[in-house]
Amino acid sequence: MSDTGRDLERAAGFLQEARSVVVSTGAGMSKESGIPTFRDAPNALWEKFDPAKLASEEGFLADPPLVWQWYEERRRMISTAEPNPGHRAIARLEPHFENFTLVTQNIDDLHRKAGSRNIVEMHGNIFRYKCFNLHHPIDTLPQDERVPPRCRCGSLIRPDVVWFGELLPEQAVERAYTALRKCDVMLVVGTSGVVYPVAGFPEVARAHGARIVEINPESTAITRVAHIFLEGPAGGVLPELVDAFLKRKAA
Ligand code: BV8
Repeated sequence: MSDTGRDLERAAGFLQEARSVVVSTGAGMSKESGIPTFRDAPNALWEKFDPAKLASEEGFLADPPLVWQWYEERRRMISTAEPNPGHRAIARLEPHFENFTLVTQNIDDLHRKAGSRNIVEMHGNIFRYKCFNLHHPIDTLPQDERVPPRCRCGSLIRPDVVWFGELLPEQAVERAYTALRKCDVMLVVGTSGVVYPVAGFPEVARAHGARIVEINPESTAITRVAHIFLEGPAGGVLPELVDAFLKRKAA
C-alpha cells in the first residue's frame, strides 16, 4: 500500500476510535465548486481588489458602493455554485459521531446546501445582511435604488460577514472552542492557516489531546501541527477517507 493509502487508513482508524469530531474548512473546500480561493494566483475575483483592504470596516466606509458591488459580484457567482463531493462527504460523516461540529471560515453556505447540520460559521454568511450602525437584522433587502441600500434606521446596509479587524460572533467562538476542547479528531481541510483566530484552532484541539488530520494539495502553516497530512484536493480525499471509515465501521 502507498504511503498515502497507509496514511488514509490511519486517519480512518482515528475516526473509527473517535466519539467527538471537529471538521474545520477554508476556501480550498469550495475550490472544486468553482469558487476561487483567496490565495489562488491572480484571478477575476481578487486581482482587482485586495481582500484585506475591502473586507474591512475602513474599506467599506472609504467606498461603500465599491465594497457593496464587490460582495454582490461574489454573491452572484457563489449563488450558482453547487456543493462538491468533499462537502457531501463531510455531510455523510456527521451522523456517525456523538458530537460532530463543522467549523467553517467560508461564507458561501455550501456546507448547509450539502446537508451538514451542526455548522459554525466563523466569518458569517454572504447571503445574510445587517445594518452597519446598529446591526439591525435585515431579512430581505428593502426596495432602494441607493447603493448600498439603507436600513429603516437610515444606516448603510452591509453583508453579514466578519471583516478583518472585527471580532468573530461570540456564540460562534464559544461553540467552536467547546468543540475543540473535547474532540478526539479534528480534520482541517482547505485552509492556508493564516487568518486568526481560526488558524489557531488546530493547536487548541491538539493541546486538548485531539489527533489532527490535514487535507490540502500543499503543505501549510497547519501542517506542522498535524499528525497526518493527506495531500490532495478535498473533493478527492474526503470521499475516500469517509469510504475507508465506513468500511471499517461495517467490518
Ligand atoms: C479578529 C469574511 C480580533 C469576509 C474573512 C493574530 C495574529 C496576526 C493577526 C491577527 C491575529 N488576530 C487577529 C488578527 C488580524 C486578522 C488576521 O488574522 N490577519 C491575518 C491576515 C494575519 N484577523 C482578524 O481580523 C479576525 N478578527 O481576530 O478580531 C482582533 C482584531 C484585530 C487585531 C487583533 C485581534 C477576523 C478575520 C476574518 C476576516 N474575514 N472572510 C470575506 O470573505 O469577504 S477572512 C477570509 O480569508 C476567509 O474567511 C478565510 O478566513 C481567509 C482565507 O483563508 P483560507 O480559507 O485559508 O483560504 P486561502 O485562499 O488562504 O487558502 C486556500 C487553501 O486551500 C490553500 O491552502 C490551498 O492549498 C488549499 N486548496 C486549494 N485547492 C484545494 C485546496 N484545499 C483542498 N482542496 C482543494 N481542491
